[in-house]
Parts: sequence; C-alpha cells; structure tokens
Amino acid sequence: MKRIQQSEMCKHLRLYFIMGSVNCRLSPAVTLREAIAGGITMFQFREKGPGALTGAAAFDLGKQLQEICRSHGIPFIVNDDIDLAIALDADGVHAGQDDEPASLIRQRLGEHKIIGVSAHSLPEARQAVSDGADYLGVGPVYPTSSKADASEVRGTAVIEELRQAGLTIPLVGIGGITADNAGPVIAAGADGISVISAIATADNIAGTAQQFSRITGG
Ligand code: 3NM
Repeated sequence: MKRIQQSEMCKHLRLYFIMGSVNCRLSPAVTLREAIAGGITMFQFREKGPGALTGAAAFDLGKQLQEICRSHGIPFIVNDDIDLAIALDADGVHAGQDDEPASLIRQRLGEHKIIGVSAHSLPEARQAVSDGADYLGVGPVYPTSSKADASEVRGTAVIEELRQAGLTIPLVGIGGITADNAGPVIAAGADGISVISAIATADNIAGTAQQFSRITGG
C-alpha cells in the first residue's frame, strides 16, 4: 500500500480531536462518541500526564476507542508510543521532537501508515518533511494547560512562516484552540485544527465539535 495522499490527509486534519482518559469529563468512550457525532475528522489517543493509564489498561482503552473510530470511518492515531500503535494496528503515529524521526518510524510502521510530527519552527518543519512526515502539528498557537512541557506560544506566526517558505505539507494548528479563536489558525494557512480540552471538557461535546467543524469546513 502507498503513502496517504496530501489531499486525503488534509480532509482528515480538518477537525483533529486528541484525548486520553485524564482529559475527559465523561468516560473516554462517551466523549469520543459525542465528538464523532459532532463531526471530528481524525482522532489521536494520547494517554499522557499524571494518572494516565499504562500497560494493559492503556492497550484496552486504546482498543475500545479504536473500535469506535473504525465503526465510524475515523482514522485512529496513537501519540508517541510506536509499540502500542503496532500492537493495535493503528492508522498511524504522532511523534514529538524528542521521539524517533519519521524516517525510522516509517521503517517500523510501513509506507501506508500516517506519521505526524510536532514542529515549532521552520527548521523543525523542514526536517520533518525530509524525514517523510505526512502532516505537521504546529503549536502552541495559544496558551494551553493540556501540555506541561509546551513550547513558547507563537500565535499563528509559525504557520504563516511555514506557508510563506513554500511548505505545502498538510498541517494543523494546536494549543488552546477554541471555537472563538480557531478562524485565524485556518486563515494563517492551516488545513485544520487539533483540539483537546475545548472538546473533551465541553458541557455539550457534540455541539462544540459541530461549532468547530463549521469553522474548519469539517
Ligand atoms: N501539543 P488543548 S499543545 C498536545 O504545541 C499538545 O505541540 C502542543 O491541548 C504543541 O487543545 C498541546 O487543550 C495541547 O490546548 C493541546
């Protein structure tokens, strides 16, 4: 099987929901089902931070969430943990700057899996592109409390810089994005947005996802 095409990748990225058990107000399965009902286009299982599940419990939750994604045709991506992604036969992996380069991840996962990389600057983005990433996550755009070691907030400046430099790789903005501030992220050149808390902790999860999807064309 071949690498995912950029046009297909862009469609998946429109409203990219990320979460693990520690991010949810309701159960992870209910949260994900509601988010799917509201129109999310891709999902990342990110089981991280104090109180996160590990080992068999993380695998079991991943499997449960993957099955929900599968039954709705939503790509299921695993954050960082390549062994878990392989064990689950996930649709792809999202790697940070401290993880293995996309080229090595590709060797382990195969051509047809989706590989995303977090990039915070033009040099990091160029490196990820040459390593064979399928998409980039660029942030934090706004202040976030969902990532303890987040880099400096840069607004939409890095996204604009990457596009001005001629990078055509599909990308999402991430970090502190809400329905009120998502518009400028798309206007800056992002193909979509990545969201944890604004959806996972919303009073009305489906309604909030729907608001986002109106903005991003999801
Ligand atoms: N990565 P929320 S910011 C997982 O800048 C993650 O690379 C970031 O969560 C980066 O939508 C972030 O709750 C947290 O702000 C996003």
